[in-house]
Amino acid sequence: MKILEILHERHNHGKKSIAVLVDPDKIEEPNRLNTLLRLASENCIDFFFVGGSLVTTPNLSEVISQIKENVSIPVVLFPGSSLQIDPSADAILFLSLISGRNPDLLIGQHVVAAPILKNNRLEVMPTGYLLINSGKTTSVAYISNTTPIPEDKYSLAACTALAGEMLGLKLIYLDAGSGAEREISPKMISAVRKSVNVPLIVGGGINTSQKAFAALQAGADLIVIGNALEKDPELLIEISDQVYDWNQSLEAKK
Ligand code: 1GP
Repeated sequence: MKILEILHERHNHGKKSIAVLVDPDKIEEPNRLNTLLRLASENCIDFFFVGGSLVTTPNLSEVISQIKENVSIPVVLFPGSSLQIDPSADAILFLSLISGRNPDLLIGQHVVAAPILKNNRLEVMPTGYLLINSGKTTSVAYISNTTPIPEDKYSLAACTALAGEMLGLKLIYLDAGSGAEREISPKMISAVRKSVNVPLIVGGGINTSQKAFAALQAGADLIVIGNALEKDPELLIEISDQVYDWNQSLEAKK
């Protein structure tokens, strides 16, 4: 089954998912990734996202193969640019940065990437990517040269997501940016949730299980955790238990 189908099916049943974000630039020593891989194999982790706004180290393939050698969890590319395409992953978030007005990230990079993607086996997942302001300037806002949507402009975000859905995008990703000071508020998540029917990915600054739960409750289908695990990998246990409990409670209601 394709990952997009899995996400749509889970969304239809109210089931939640969790992805661990691995930024190849932040893997200074293989042991750090090994700890995450051990925790991922012992807990219910649905996906690995791999990528970053700016990858300066040539270890993308190595990181993917290290994941694949140790766990059977799908690897999804979360690319900062068309340079971050690696056919050894399972899928790619084909991101259009619809909260911004930078043509290169709305369609330019995609033109470069399309013929490459046509000739490999990566599942292409068309995704409307929305940056939401989170306090300080994040790497992704700086590198993308776009202005994030103000965090209290709920209808701006909701209409942007709706336009993305109408354009045929299959997922919406609300991102406060990696290591964001403030995570995306439940009010913002629920405003976007009400405006679209496609699965909603939420990430950026989720560094406690309370924040993760609030995002799920507000309507996130898939939460992405990266930065916080660099400081405290064990947090993964707490958050994945929450996702597991949420899904189990749905089973119990059947
Ligand atoms: C960033 O949404 C991801 O693009 C995850 O953010 O690293 O802050 O968890 P964190």
